[in-house]
Amino acid sequence: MTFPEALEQKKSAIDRLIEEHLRKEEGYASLLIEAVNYSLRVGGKRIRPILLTEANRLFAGEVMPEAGTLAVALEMIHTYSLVHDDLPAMDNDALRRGHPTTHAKYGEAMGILAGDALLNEAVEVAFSAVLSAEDNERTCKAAAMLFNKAGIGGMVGGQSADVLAEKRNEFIEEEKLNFIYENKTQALIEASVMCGAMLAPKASKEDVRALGRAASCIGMAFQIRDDILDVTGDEKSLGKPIGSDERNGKSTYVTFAGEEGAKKRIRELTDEACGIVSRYTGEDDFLIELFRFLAIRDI
Ligand code: GRG
Repeated sequence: MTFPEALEQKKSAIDRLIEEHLRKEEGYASLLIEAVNYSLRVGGKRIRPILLTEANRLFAGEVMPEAGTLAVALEMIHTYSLVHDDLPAMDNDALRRGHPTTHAKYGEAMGILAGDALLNEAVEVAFSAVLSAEDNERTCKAAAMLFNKAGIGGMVGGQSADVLAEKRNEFIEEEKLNFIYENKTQALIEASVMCGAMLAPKASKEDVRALGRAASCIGMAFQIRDDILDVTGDEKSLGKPIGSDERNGKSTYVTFAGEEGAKKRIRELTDEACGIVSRYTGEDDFLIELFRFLAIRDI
């Protein structure tokens, strides 16, 4: 099987798992449920849940049921973050993945509530993973780490620094830019891989730490690639307008290092991550191919 075929197969498996956790669009909250289901179904590469399940497979041999369930919770967290990021109070974007954003389709109030509901659904789904797991404590620790990295000490904290700097029209110095990238984007990618590893009884603390380091490299490279795509990407394949960083006067890694410098940094980070993971897998593994794909992605 080629890498694109394997990626598509894994994405479809995640899509099926997500479908199993969607609610029926009925009752007085039906419009809210429709907005939640729309947000989860409207595309998305499913990179984070794939990272979680593949890291789990690496140590467990096959994907454990609780890894699949936590992967759904993780994608719900990621989806709520995008729904809220698109709101008028933040980026005010009407288009994502080539489709109207949730608030553009359902109105601002439903956009806010759909994000709230998704985060709450993520908690419920994570609890169900903990309760049904063979090892409740191990699963609980993995879920706690996931929510920790999605919160103030991670994604939400990074987003707050980013939003504030933009509203104040601040020049972002390199140290603060690193803080924003490490938290807004990197933290959830790190959590994805660490969570998958933590669930597997065979993974030692040292293994989880090593995989976490690989994932932090990939998370940083992912954000830098995002910066490059905002300058040189194709609007049609990205499904959203490019050039927003420059229009908003936002400094990014490309501002500091230029496009070539940014590409070089991505290569260094990807090489480090692949070096770590290849100690476990050898060179021709899906995770390694995924890391290499993310470094040059156009979408
Ligand atoms: C609102 C709490 C809160 C957080 C928002 C994720 C985020 C934090 C903001 C999104 C801004 C952004 C475009 C960041 C760049 C990296 C990133 C997270 C891109 C989107 O992730 P993909 O490419 O999205 O995995 P898909 O559409 O494939 O799911």
